[in-house]
Amino acid sequence: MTTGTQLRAPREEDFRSHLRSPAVAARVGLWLGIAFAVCFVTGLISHYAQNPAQPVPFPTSPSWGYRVTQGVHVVAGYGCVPLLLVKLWTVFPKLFARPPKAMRELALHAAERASIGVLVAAAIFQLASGIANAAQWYPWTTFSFRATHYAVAWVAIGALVIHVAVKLPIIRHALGAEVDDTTQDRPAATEPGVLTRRGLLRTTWSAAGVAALVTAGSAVPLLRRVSVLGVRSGDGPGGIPINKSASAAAVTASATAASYRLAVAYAGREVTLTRADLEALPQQTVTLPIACVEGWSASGEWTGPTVRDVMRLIDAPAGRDLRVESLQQRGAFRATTLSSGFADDERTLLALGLDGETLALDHGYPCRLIAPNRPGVLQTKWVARMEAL
Ligand SMILES: Nc1nc2c(c(=O)[nH]1)N[C@H]1C(S)=C(S)[C@@H](COP(=O)(O)O)O[C@H]1N2
Ligand SMILES: [Mo]
Repeated sequence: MTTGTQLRAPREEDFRSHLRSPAVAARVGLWLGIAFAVCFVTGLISHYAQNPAQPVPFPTSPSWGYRVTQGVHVVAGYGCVPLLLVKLWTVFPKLFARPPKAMRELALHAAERASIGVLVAAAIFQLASGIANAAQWYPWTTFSFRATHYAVAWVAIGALVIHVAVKLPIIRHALGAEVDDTTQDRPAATEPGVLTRRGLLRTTWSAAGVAALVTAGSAVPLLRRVSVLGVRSGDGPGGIPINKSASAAAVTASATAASYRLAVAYAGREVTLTRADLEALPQQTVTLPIACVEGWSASGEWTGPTVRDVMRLIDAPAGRDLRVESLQQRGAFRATTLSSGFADDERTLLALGLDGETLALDHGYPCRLIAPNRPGVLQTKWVARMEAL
Protein backbone atom coordinates (compact mmCIF):
# COMPACT_ATOMS: atom_id res chain seq x y z
CA MET A 1 0.00 0.00 0.00
CA THR A 2 1.45 3.39 -0.94
CA THR A 3 1.19 6.29 1.41
CA GLY A 4 -1.76 8.44 0.71
CA THR A 5 -3.98 5.55 -0.25
CA GLN A 6 -7.23 5.99 1.56
CA LEU A 7 -8.93 3.14 3.32
CA ARG A 8 -12.35 2.71 1.81
CA ALA A 9 -15.08 0.15 1.53
CA PRO A 10 -14.66 -2.18 -1.45
CA ARG A 11 -16.64 -1.50 -4.60
CA GLU A 12 -18.32 -4.01 -6.79
CA GLU A 13 -15.77 -3.46 -9.54
CA ASP A 14 -12.88 -4.32 -7.19
CA PHE A 15 -13.84 -7.99 -7.47
CA ARG A 16 -12.40 -9.09 -10.76
CA SER A 17 -12.37 -12.89 -10.71
CA HIS A 18 -14.55 -14.33 -13.46
CA LEU A 19 -15.45 -17.14 -11.06
CA ARG A 20 -17.78 -14.76 -9.27
CA SER A 21 -20.36 -15.02 -12.00
CA PRO A 22 -24.06 -15.77 -12.44
CA ALA A 23 -23.00 -18.90 -14.40
CA VAL A 24 -21.38 -20.36 -11.27
CA ALA A 25 -23.92 -18.90 -8.81
CA ALA A 26 -26.88 -20.38 -10.70
CA ARG A 27 -25.34 -23.85 -10.83
CA VAL A 28 -24.36 -23.94 -7.19
CA GLY A 29 -27.66 -22.25 -6.30
CA LEU A 30 -29.64 -24.92 -8.11
CA TRP A 31 -28.16 -27.68 -5.94
CA LEU A 32 -28.38 -25.54 -2.84
CA GLY A 33 -32.06 -24.95 -3.58
CA ILE A 34 -32.65 -28.67 -4.10
CA ALA A 35 -30.85 -29.54 -0.85
CA PHE A 36 -32.83 -26.89 1.02
CA ALA A 37 -36.10 -28.20 -0.39
CA VAL A 38 -35.15 -31.74 0.69
CA CYS A 39 -34.34 -30.46 4.18
CA PHE A 40 -37.61 -28.54 4.29
CA VAL A 41 -39.80 -31.48 3.31
CA THR A 42 -38.03 -34.02 5.53
CA GLY A 43 -38.09 -31.46 8.35
CA LEU A 44 -41.86 -31.04 8.00
CA ILE A 45 -42.20 -34.83 8.21
CA SER A 46 -40.11 -34.94 11.36
CA HIS A 47 -42.01 -32.06 12.93
CA TYR A 48 -45.30 -33.75 12.15
CA ALA A 49 -44.12 -37.11 13.49
CA GLN A 50 -43.40 -35.41 16.82
CA ASN A 51 -46.72 -33.59 16.95
CA PRO A 52 -48.86 -35.22 19.63
CA ALA A 53 -52.13 -34.08 18.01
CA GLN A 54 -52.08 -35.36 14.44
CA PRO A 55 -55.20 -34.80 12.32
CA VAL A 56 -53.96 -37.61 10.06
CA PRO A 57 -52.18 -40.30 12.10
CA PHE A 58 -48.50 -40.72 11.28
CA PRO A 59 -48.10 -44.14 9.58
CA THR A 60 -46.37 -47.02 11.39
CA SER A 61 -45.03 -48.43 8.10
CA PRO A 62 -42.50 -48.67 6.69
CA SER A 63 -40.79 -49.14 10.04
CA TRP A 64 -37.60 -47.54 8.65
CA GLY A 65 -39.38 -44.54 7.10
CA TYR A 66 -38.43 -42.02 9.76
CA ARG A 67 -34.91 -43.41 9.82
CA VAL A 68 -34.57 -42.55 6.13
CA THR A 69 -36.24 -39.13 6.17
CA GLN A 70 -34.31 -37.95 9.21
CA GLY A 71 -31.01 -39.37 7.95
CA VAL A 72 -31.57 -37.59 4.62
CA HIS A 73 -32.48 -34.38 6.45
CA VAL A 74 -29.21 -34.22 8.36
CA VAL A 75 -27.00 -35.42 5.49
CA ALA A 76 -28.54 -32.88 3.08
CA GLY A 77 -28.11 -30.18 5.73
CA TYR A 78 -24.39 -30.89 6.09
CA GLY A 79 -24.07 -30.97 2.29
CA CYS A 80 -25.53 -27.44 2.19
CA VAL A 81 -22.59 -25.97 4.09
CA PRO A 82 -20.00 -25.96 1.28
CA LEU A 83 -22.70 -25.11 -1.27
CA LEU A 84 -23.80 -22.09 0.75
CA LEU A 85 -20.22 -20.90 1.30
CA VAL A 86 -19.40 -21.07 -2.43
CA LYS A 87 -22.72 -19.47 -3.35
CA LEU A 88 -22.13 -16.56 -0.99
CA TRP A 89 -18.58 -16.18 -2.27
CA THR A 90 -19.71 -15.97 -5.90
CA VAL A 91 -22.30 -13.27 -5.25
CA PHE A 92 -20.36 -11.39 -2.57
CA PRO A 93 -19.42 -8.42 -4.84
CA LYS A 94 -23.12 -7.62 -5.28
CA LEU A 95 -23.13 -6.55 -1.66
CA PHE A 96 -21.11 -3.50 -2.70
CA ALA A 97 -23.14 -2.58 -5.77
CA ARG A 98 -24.10 1.07 -5.83
CA PRO A 99 -27.81 1.53 -5.32
CA PRO A 100 -29.71 3.01 -8.28
CA LYS A 101 -30.63 6.71 -8.13
CA ALA A 102 -34.18 6.67 -9.48
CA MET A 103 -36.78 6.31 -6.73
CA ARG A 104 -38.66 3.35 -8.21
CA GLU A 105 -35.50 1.35 -8.93
CA LEU A 106 -34.14 2.24 -5.52
CA ALA A 107 -37.26 0.89 -3.80
CA LEU A 108 -37.09 -2.34 -5.79
CA HIS A 109 -33.39 -2.65 -5.08
CA ALA A 110 -33.98 -2.16 -1.35
CA ALA A 111 -36.81 -4.72 -1.29
CA GLU A 112 -34.69 -7.27 -3.11
CA ARG A 113 -31.75 -6.66 -0.80
CA ALA A 114 -33.95 -7.04 2.25
CA SER A 115 -35.31 -10.37 1.00
CA ILE A 116 -31.78 -11.62 0.33
CA GLY A 117 -30.70 -10.48 3.80
CA VAL A 118 -33.54 -12.48 5.31
CA LEU A 119 -32.69 -15.50 3.16
CA VAL A 120 -29.00 -15.48 4.05
CA ALA A 121 -29.66 -14.96 7.76
CA ALA A 122 -32.30 -17.69 7.88
CA ALA A 123 -30.14 -20.12 5.90
CA ILE A 124 -27.13 -19.58 8.16
CA PHE A 125 -29.31 -19.92 11.25
CA GLN A 126 -30.82 -23.19 10.00
CA LEU A 127 -27.47 -24.76 9.18
CA ALA A 128 -25.77 -23.55 12.36
CA SER A 129 -28.59 -24.59 14.70
CA GLY A 130 -29.14 -27.88 12.87
CA ILE A 131 -25.46 -28.81 13.00
CA ALA A 132 -25.22 -27.85 16.65
CA ASN A 133 -28.21 -30.11 17.33
CA ALA A 134 -26.83 -33.00 15.29
CA ALA A 135 -23.54 -32.60 17.15
CA GLN A 136 -25.52 -32.72 20.39
CA TRP A 137 -24.35 -29.32 21.44
CA TYR A 138 -27.21 -27.36 22.93
CA PRO A 139 -26.10 -23.78 23.41
CA TRP A 140 -29.71 -22.57 23.47
CA THR A 141 -31.23 -22.36 26.87
CA THR A 142 -33.62 -19.56 26.10
CA PHE A 143 -35.42 -21.02 23.10
CA SER A 144 -36.70 -24.39 21.98
CA PHE A 145 -34.62 -25.82 19.14
CA ARG A 146 -37.50 -27.63 17.52
CA ALA A 147 -39.97 -24.72 17.54
CA THR A 148 -37.35 -22.23 16.35
CA HIS A 149 -35.80 -24.45 13.66
CA TYR A 150 -39.33 -25.10 12.39
CA ALA A 151 -40.38 -21.43 12.35
CA VAL A 152 -37.19 -20.23 10.66
CA ALA A 153 -37.55 -23.03 8.06
CA TRP A 154 -40.71 -21.31 6.80
CA VAL A 155 -38.90 -17.96 6.69
CA ALA A 156 -36.01 -19.52 4.77
CA ILE A 157 -38.17 -21.35 2.27
CA GLY A 158 -40.39 -18.29 1.73
CA ALA A 159 -37.39 -16.05 1.13
CA LEU A 160 -35.91 -18.70 -1.17
CA VAL A 161 -39.05 -18.83 -3.31
CA ILE A 162 -39.04 -15.02 -3.63
CA HIS A 163 -35.33 -15.04 -4.48
CA VAL A 164 -35.74 -17.67 -7.19
CA ALA A 165 -38.76 -15.86 -8.63
CA VAL A 166 -36.87 -12.55 -8.81
CA LYS A 167 -33.76 -14.13 -10.33
CA LEU A 168 -35.57 -16.56 -12.63
CA PRO A 169 -34.61 -14.84 -15.91
CA ILE A 170 -30.94 -14.76 -14.92
CA ILE A 171 -31.04 -18.35 -13.63
CA ARG A 172 -32.70 -19.65 -16.78
CA HIS A 173 -30.25 -17.90 -19.03
CA ALA A 174 -27.27 -19.04 -16.98
CA LEU A 175 -28.37 -22.67 -16.84
CA GLY A 176 -29.24 -22.67 -20.54
CA ALA A 177 -25.78 -21.41 -21.58
CA GLU A 178 -22.28 -22.86 -21.25
CA VAL A 179 -20.66 -22.44 -17.86
CA ASP A 180 -17.97 -20.25 -19.48
CA ASP A 181 -20.55 -17.96 -21.07
CA THR A 182 -19.85 -14.36 -20.05
CA THR A 183 -22.95 -12.51 -21.27
CA GLN A 184 -24.34 -12.02 -17.76
CA ASP A 185 -21.03 -11.32 -16.04
CA ARG A 186 -20.34 -8.11 -14.18
CA PRO A 187 -18.22 -5.89 -16.46
CA ALA A 188 -15.28 -6.01 -14.00
CA ALA A 189 -15.25 -9.81 -13.71
CA THR A 190 -12.68 -10.41 -16.40
CA GLU A 191 -9.69 -11.96 -14.68
CA PRO A 192 -9.14 -15.70 -14.60
CA GLY A 193 -9.18 -17.20 -11.13
CA VAL A 194 -6.94 -19.91 -9.70
CA LEU A 195 -9.42 -22.44 -11.04
CA THR A 196 -11.54 -22.69 -14.12
CA ARG A 197 -15.28 -22.40 -13.55
CA ARG A 198 -15.59 -26.12 -14.16
CA GLY A 199 -12.79 -26.73 -11.68
CA LEU A 200 -14.52 -24.62 -9.04
CA LEU A 201 -17.80 -26.47 -9.58
CA ARG A 202 -16.09 -29.85 -9.37
CA THR A 203 -14.39 -28.81 -6.14
CA THR A 204 -17.71 -27.61 -4.75
CA TRP A 205 -19.51 -30.86 -5.60
CA SER A 206 -16.68 -32.85 -4.02
CA ALA A 207 -16.79 -30.75 -0.86
CA ALA A 208 -20.57 -31.21 -0.60
CA GLY A 209 -20.12 -34.95 -1.20
CA VAL A 210 -17.48 -35.19 1.49
CA ALA A 211 -19.64 -33.21 3.93
CA ALA A 212 -22.50 -35.63 3.27
CA LEU A 213 -20.30 -38.74 3.51
CA VAL A 214 -18.71 -37.81 6.79
CA THR A 215 -22.15 -37.53 8.38
CA ALA A 216 -24.02 -40.30 6.59
CA GLY A 217 -22.28 -43.01 8.59
CA SER A 218 -24.30 -42.15 11.65
CA ALA A 219 -27.29 -43.57 9.79
CA VAL A 220 -25.66 -45.97 7.31
CA PRO A 221 -23.67 -48.74 9.02
CA LEU A 222 -21.43 -49.34 5.99
CA LEU A 223 -20.21 -45.76 6.08
CA ARG A 224 -19.52 -45.64 9.77
CA ARG A 225 -15.76 -45.69 9.45
CA VAL A 226 -15.55 -42.77 7.06
CA SER A 227 -17.93 -40.67 9.07
CA VAL A 228 -15.61 -38.66 11.20
CA LEU A 229 -18.32 -36.08 11.79
CA GLY A 230 -21.02 -38.64 12.48
CA VAL A 231 -21.54 -38.06 16.17
CA ARG A 232 -22.71 -41.55 16.94
CA SER A 233 -20.43 -44.42 16.05
CA GLY A 234 -22.59 -47.37 17.00
CA ASP A 235 -21.06 -47.68 20.42
CA GLY A 236 -23.32 -48.80 23.25
CA PRO A 237 -24.84 -52.18 24.05
CA GLY A 238 -26.27 -54.00 21.03
CA GLY A 239 -24.44 -51.59 18.71
CA ILE A 240 -26.98 -48.90 19.49
CA PRO A 241 -25.70 -45.57 20.75
CA ILE A 242 -26.96 -44.30 24.06
CA ASN A 243 -28.59 -40.98 23.97
CA LYS A 244 -29.25 -40.25 27.62
CA SER A 245 -27.71 -42.56 30.20
CA ALA A 246 -29.55 -43.82 33.24
CA SER A 247 -27.33 -41.78 35.49
CA ALA A 248 -27.89 -38.61 33.46
CA ALA A 249 -31.64 -39.24 33.76
CA ALA A 250 -31.21 -39.93 37.50
CA VAL A 251 -33.04 -43.27 37.31
CA THR A 252 -30.28 -45.72 38.24
CA ALA A 253 -31.69 -46.39 41.70
CA SER A 254 -35.37 -46.54 40.73
CA ALA A 255 -34.75 -48.65 37.59
CA THR A 256 -32.74 -51.29 39.47
CA ALA A 257 -34.82 -51.31 42.68
CA ALA A 258 -36.55 -54.57 43.65
CA SER A 259 -39.64 -52.45 44.23
CA TYR A 260 -39.89 -51.49 40.52
CA ARG A 261 -43.40 -51.90 39.15
CA LEU A 262 -44.98 -50.94 35.84
CA ALA A 263 -48.38 -49.35 36.38
CA VAL A 264 -50.96 -50.05 33.65
CA ALA A 265 -54.12 -47.98 33.85
CA TYR A 266 -57.43 -47.53 32.09
CA ALA A 267 -60.74 -45.98 33.14
CA GLY A 268 -59.88 -45.74 36.82
CA ARG A 269 -58.54 -49.31 36.98
CA GLU A 270 -54.86 -49.93 37.52
CA VAL A 271 -52.64 -52.97 37.80
CA THR A 272 -48.96 -53.06 38.66
CA LEU A 273 -46.52 -55.50 37.09
CA THR A 274 -43.03 -56.59 37.99
CA ARG A 275 -40.47 -57.23 35.32
CA ALA A 276 -41.02 -60.95 35.91
CA ASP A 277 -44.73 -60.44 35.14
CA LEU A 278 -43.76 -58.82 31.85
CA GLU A 279 -41.39 -61.70 31.07
CA ALA A 280 -44.24 -64.16 31.67
CA LEU A 281 -46.34 -62.58 28.89
CA PRO A 282 -46.01 -63.90 25.31
CA GLN A 283 -42.70 -62.52 23.96
CA GLN A 284 -42.25 -61.12 20.48
CA THR A 285 -39.01 -60.27 18.72
CA VAL A 286 -38.95 -57.47 16.14
CA THR A 287 -36.18 -55.72 14.26
CA LEU A 288 -36.69 -51.98 14.55
CA PRO A 289 -34.43 -48.95 14.38
CA ILE A 290 -33.88 -46.21 16.90
CA ALA A 291 -33.83 -43.13 14.68
CA CYS A 292 -32.84 -40.02 16.56
CA VAL A 293 -33.92 -36.57 15.43
CA GLU A 294 -30.21 -35.76 15.49
CA GLY A 295 -29.86 -37.93 12.38
CA TRP A 296 -28.13 -41.03 13.77
CA SER A 297 -29.94 -44.32 13.67
CA ALA A 298 -29.25 -47.96 14.39
CA SER A 299 -31.26 -51.11 14.09
CA GLY A 300 -31.75 -53.65 16.86
CA GLU A 301 -33.57 -56.87 17.59
CA TRP A 302 -35.95 -56.11 20.42
CA THR A 303 -37.78 -58.68 22.53
CA GLY A 304 -40.69 -58.20 24.87
CA PRO A 305 -44.48 -58.30 25.12
CA THR A 306 -46.48 -56.19 22.70
CA VAL A 307 -47.88 -53.01 24.18
CA ARG A 308 -51.29 -54.26 23.05
CA ASP A 309 -50.94 -57.46 25.11
CA VAL A 310 -49.97 -55.42 28.16
CA MET A 311 -52.99 -53.16 27.76
CA ARG A 312 -55.25 -56.19 27.37
CA LEU A 313 -54.40 -57.13 30.95
CA ILE A 314 -56.78 -54.43 32.16
CA ASP A 315 -59.23 -54.84 29.25
CA ALA A 316 -58.25 -51.53 27.66
CA PRO A 317 -59.88 -51.54 24.22
CA ALA A 318 -57.92 -51.04 21.00
CA GLY A 319 -58.14 -47.65 19.33
CA ARG A 320 -56.99 -45.70 22.38
CA ASP A 321 -54.05 -43.33 22.61
CA LEU A 322 -51.68 -44.17 25.44
CA ARG A 323 -49.83 -41.93 27.79
CA VAL A 324 -46.40 -43.41 28.48
CA GLU A 325 -44.39 -42.14 31.43
CA SER A 326 -40.82 -42.82 32.47
CA LEU A 327 -39.24 -43.30 35.86
CA GLN A 328 -37.34 -40.17 34.91
CA GLN A 329 -38.66 -37.25 36.94
CA ARG A 330 -37.45 -34.31 34.91
CA GLY A 331 -36.78 -33.58 31.26
CA ALA A 332 -38.79 -33.06 28.11
CA PHE A 333 -38.63 -36.71 27.02
CA ARG A 334 -39.89 -38.29 30.24
CA ALA A 335 -43.42 -38.78 28.89
CA THR A 336 -44.96 -39.28 25.47
CA THR A 337 -48.31 -39.91 23.86
CA LEU A 338 -48.46 -43.11 21.86
CA SER A 339 -51.28 -42.65 19.39
CA SER A 340 -53.61 -45.58 18.82
CA GLY A 341 -52.14 -46.59 15.46
CA PHE A 342 -48.80 -47.19 17.17
CA ALA A 343 -50.28 -48.62 20.36
CA ASP A 344 -52.24 -51.24 18.42
CA ASP A 345 -49.46 -52.17 15.97
CA GLU A 346 -48.25 -55.68 16.74
CA ARG A 347 -44.63 -54.58 16.28
CA THR A 348 -44.88 -52.05 19.10
CA LEU A 349 -43.22 -53.61 22.12
CA LEU A 350 -42.42 -52.94 25.68
CA ALA A 351 -38.90 -54.21 25.10
CA LEU A 352 -37.20 -56.21 27.84
CA GLY A 353 -34.25 -57.37 25.75
CA LEU A 354 -32.04 -56.23 22.90
CA ASP A 355 -30.15 -58.58 20.57
CA GLY A 356 -30.79 -61.61 22.75
CA GLU A 357 -29.62 -59.97 25.96
CA THR A 358 -31.33 -58.29 28.85
CA LEU A 359 -31.97 -54.66 28.00
CA ALA A 360 -29.07 -52.57 29.29
CA LEU A 361 -29.84 -50.03 31.98
CA ASP A 362 -28.82 -47.21 29.63
CA HIS A 363 -31.17 -48.52 26.91
CA GLY A 364 -34.13 -48.38 29.27
CA TYR A 365 -34.09 -51.36 31.67
CA PRO A 366 -36.44 -52.65 33.08
CA CYS A 367 -38.48 -51.90 29.94
CA ARG A 368 -38.65 -49.37 27.13
CA LEU A 369 -41.03 -48.46 24.39
CA ILE A 370 -40.05 -49.40 20.84
CA ALA A 371 -42.44 -48.73 17.96
CA PRO A 372 -42.01 -48.81 14.17
CA ASN A 373 -41.46 -45.58 12.21
CA ARG A 374 -41.34 -43.46 15.35
CA PRO A 375 -38.86 -40.66 16.12
CA GLY A 376 -36.23 -41.86 18.60
CA VAL A 377 -37.09 -39.05 20.95
CA LEU A 378 -40.51 -40.67 21.52
CA GLN A 379 -39.17 -44.17 22.26
CA THR A 380 -39.50 -43.73 26.01
CA LYS A 381 -36.96 -45.51 28.22
CA TRP A 382 -37.41 -46.76 31.81
CA VAL A 383 -41.19 -46.95 31.43
CA ALA A 384 -43.03 -46.63 34.75
CA ARG A 385 -46.63 -46.15 33.68
CA MET A 386 -48.89 -46.66 30.67
CA GLU A 387 -52.41 -45.32 30.65
CA ALA A 388 -55.04 -45.74 27.95
CA LEU A 389 -56.78 -42.41 27.40
N1 LIG B 1 -37.03 -41.46 29.56
C1 LIG B 1 -36.35 -41.11 28.46
N2 LIG B 1 -36.50 -41.80 27.32
C2 LIG B 1 -35.81 -41.44 26.21
C3 LIG B 1 -34.93 -40.34 26.22
C4 LIG B 1 -34.79 -39.63 27.44
O1 LIG B 1 -34.03 -38.65 27.53
N3 LIG B 1 -35.51 -40.03 28.53
N4 LIG B 1 -34.24 -40.00 25.06
C5 LIG B 1 -34.90 -40.38 23.81
C6 LIG B 1 -34.07 -40.15 22.64
S1 LIG B 1 -33.81 -38.55 22.19
C7 LIG B 1 -33.63 -41.17 21.84
S2 LIG B 1 -32.88 -40.88 20.36
C8 LIG B 1 -33.77 -42.56 22.27
C9 LIG B 1 -32.41 -43.23 22.26
O2 LIG B 1 -32.47 -44.50 22.80
P1 LIG B 1 -31.13 -45.22 23.22
O3 LIG B 1 -30.43 -44.31 24.20
O4 LIG B 1 -31.52 -46.52 23.80
O5 LIG B 1 -30.33 -45.38 21.96
O6 LIG B 1 -34.33 -42.68 23.56
C10 LIG B 1 -35.40 -41.82 23.80
N5 LIG B 1 -35.99 -42.17 25.06
MO1 LIG C 1 -32.98 -38.51 20.07
